[in-house]
Amino acid sequence: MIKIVSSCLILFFLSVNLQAENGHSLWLRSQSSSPVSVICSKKSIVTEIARQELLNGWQGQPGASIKLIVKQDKQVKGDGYKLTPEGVQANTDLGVLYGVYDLLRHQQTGETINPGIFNPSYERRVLNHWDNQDGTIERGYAGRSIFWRNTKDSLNVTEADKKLWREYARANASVGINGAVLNNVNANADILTDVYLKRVKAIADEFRPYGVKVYLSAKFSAPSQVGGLKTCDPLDPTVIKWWQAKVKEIYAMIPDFGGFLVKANSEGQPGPQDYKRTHADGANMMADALKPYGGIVMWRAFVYSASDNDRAKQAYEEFLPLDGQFRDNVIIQVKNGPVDFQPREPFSPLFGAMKKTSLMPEVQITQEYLGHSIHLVFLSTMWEEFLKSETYQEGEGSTVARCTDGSLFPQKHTAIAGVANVGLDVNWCGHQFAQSNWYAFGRLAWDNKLTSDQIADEWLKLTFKRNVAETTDWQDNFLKPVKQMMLDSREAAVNYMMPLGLHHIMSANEHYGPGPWWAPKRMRKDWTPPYYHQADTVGVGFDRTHTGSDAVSQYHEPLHTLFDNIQTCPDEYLLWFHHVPWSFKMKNGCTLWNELCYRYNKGLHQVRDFQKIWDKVQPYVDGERFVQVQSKLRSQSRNAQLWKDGCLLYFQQFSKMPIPYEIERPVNNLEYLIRNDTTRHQNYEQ
Ligand code: GCV
Repeated sequence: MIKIVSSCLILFFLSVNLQAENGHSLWLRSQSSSPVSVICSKKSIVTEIARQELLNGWQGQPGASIKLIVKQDKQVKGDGYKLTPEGVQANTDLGVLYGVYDLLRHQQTGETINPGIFNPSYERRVLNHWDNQDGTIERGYAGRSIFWRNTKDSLNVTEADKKLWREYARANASVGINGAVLNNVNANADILTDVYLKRVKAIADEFRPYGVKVYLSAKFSAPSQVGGLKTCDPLDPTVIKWWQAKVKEIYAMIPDFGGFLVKANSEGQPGPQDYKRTHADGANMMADALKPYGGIVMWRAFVYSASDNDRAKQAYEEFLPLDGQFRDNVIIQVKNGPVDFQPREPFSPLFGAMKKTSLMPEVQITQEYLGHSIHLVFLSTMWEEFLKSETYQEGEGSTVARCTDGSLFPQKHTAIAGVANVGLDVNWCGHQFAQSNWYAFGRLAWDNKLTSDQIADEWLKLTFKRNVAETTDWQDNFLKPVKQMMLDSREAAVNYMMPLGLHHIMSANEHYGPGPWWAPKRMRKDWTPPYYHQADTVGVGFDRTHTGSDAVSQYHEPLHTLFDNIQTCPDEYLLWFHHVPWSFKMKNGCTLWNELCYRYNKGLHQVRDFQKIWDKVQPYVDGERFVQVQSKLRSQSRNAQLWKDGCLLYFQQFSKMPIPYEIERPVNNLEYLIRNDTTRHQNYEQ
């Protein structure tokens, strides 16, 4: 009898747990709300959304009366808001909406609501979608584009499209994101033609009530490609006129259009240098066209030439001489590190170098180099490390955050961009935990001083907590271990992929899995891993010291000297800045070779531990999401094993030293690993 009862109970429990939960609701789960009366000082589409959100999500005192007030207050800036004992006050309708989302977030996470003013760190908090007009997404791992379809003929807007765009805009607004670039930076000029602009307008119409502006990536050669001009020289009057007319046409359709994002003279993209003009000439020409309408140009600094010069130095060398030459509605968009979104890079030295130009950080939410939508990697810790990095431009306290948010230098516009990880997958991001990176980007863009601990805490409560009654048991057995797993996950990925400052040693093309061996003869050197790791019988690592490429000199003191000296260079950047002998004694007394082995081994074991943590929280997670994450962790674990085996066996050919015996033996052979990746194999053979 007892047995029957208990198995019934187990069945009941399982059926609760196995309830379909596909992750589509993100961190915006419907909760059973308490009755509330909402009084708005102003009626608009935006304040009506704010009111509805409160009616649907209020978790405070039942029967409370909340006031939403639009009223000028000098201390409230831009989209900021004030939480008062009565409700929310802001200068704009949108500020009220952001305040309401904050109020609800506090209630749903059980945080105390302290009255105060909450101003955003950046004026523009933008997602960059690398979506192509054929519906594919460059470096996208969550299905096809939510904006674009296969062909021009299928561009008519459906009710399903509109619903999805509204859901997307709401998710963005709920974390403060207020802009989206709708197409790939490797742009197709067609985006500026009528057929596509009509769809852009339709998207903008759905986004507007949530305060999300649309931006477009503009191809520099558009005047020739879609305008029929003979030149795209930015100083040519016909070209200037063409852009002016195009901008006018766009604003006639989309009055709140945000502006252009431009990748110019980079990786084969056209740009002003094709006409012997500078980046400033190109950016300013577009900025002048946008200026009358309040639009901006986000001009990317991701450039590197075909020269032999250290790639990590090139953006700085090209852009620093242009400091002060850009219009005030141009913002230079700079990737967090000097190379390319690697698992760990020091901050780009452009931050803290350009004083008379607005710079905006660009981070990558989509996990191009961090395990796609297969690996669980919470990127907030990486962005926190980056934003809090000291540049020493004006002495201590000149963090990257302060060099970009206007608190150190007056900047007409401030902004931050994240390359989006969103696609048509039902859970939007491919991996349930990849949603936390979208969330974290929004939260840090709003407040660049937040800690990853707080962000993970909030996200887990909003995403996985089933009801407010779940308290200590849930906190101890789910929240604590899973939060710790998230907080450790980026360091684990660094350990099993590229520890101690190694970088760009992933497999070719897909950028998934190890590929330190990949070096086809005809490939440009700075696209191949050996260019970056420089392994030889002496040691490993890229010499960027004063006797090497001297990239260290792009950093202010005391970083310059700190990085330059092998004894003081932090372990995490050691092989970024130094070519280090295999038997070099590390700060902890180990040889470099042994330390490398330990780090790879540690990373693999961290993932195995993540698997255990996740298995243990099964009773607290609905079946569908539990199984998906469990299965992805298995793949991650296998991939971490490949990284460890591949890199250690490959580097061992140079170090000729044994893998310490306490470390798990490789289970793969190097030849097998190389042979089994066809793309890598083909290119290796060339
Ligand atoms: C959109 C890297 C990526 C490219 C990307 C480029 C960029 O090289 O691999 O896919 O192109 O960065 O940021 O422009």
